[in-house]
Amino acid sequence: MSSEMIWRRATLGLGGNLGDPRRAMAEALRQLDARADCAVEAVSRLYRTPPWGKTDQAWFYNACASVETTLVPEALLDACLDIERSMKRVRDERWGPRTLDIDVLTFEGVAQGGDRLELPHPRMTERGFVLMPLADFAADMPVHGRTVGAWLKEADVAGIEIAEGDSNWWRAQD
Ligand code: PH2
Ligand code: MG
Ligand code: MG
Repeated sequence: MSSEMIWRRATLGLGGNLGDPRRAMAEALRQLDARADCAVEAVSRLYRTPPWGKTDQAWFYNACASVETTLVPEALLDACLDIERSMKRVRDERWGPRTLDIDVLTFEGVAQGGDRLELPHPRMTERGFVLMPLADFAADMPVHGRTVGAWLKEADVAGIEIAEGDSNWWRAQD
């Protein structure tokens, strides 16, 4: 009953390029929002992005979200990995194709190293497919010494397209 009960803001990066990633990402956000210990506060538009790192694979869908949570960072990561598994993600090649990837990008008040969960995400400021959606709702957030918006100005965003301009794209259709 101490730090666990404090609500803190975390940001997440979501992506996928196998199966129906848009649906998997929407379902993941709804599952997180349905938890008593997480509330989805903001979601970016949905983007189509050229594959980064390993370029001979299908284009990705990418988005970012802001979540208020009472979980500690590692528990939030576990919740995200559980959701990935529930969507039958098969983890194989580094940077290779995946149905759903959820990365914890930032966590309010936390800067930490380590193998399992480095915060802020060490490579987020190099990636247009992270910075562009994140700037939809967090352009002024400082990360690694500069704002998301400032990092975005220098990022390679060639080819990135908006697939869904309504930030409610993840909500259930009735
Ligand atoms: N994720 C990767 C590797 N490459 N490229 C794009 N465009 N989007 C991604 O989400 C992505 C990637 C590994 O997590
Ligand atoms: Mg990733
Ligand atoms: Mg990941």
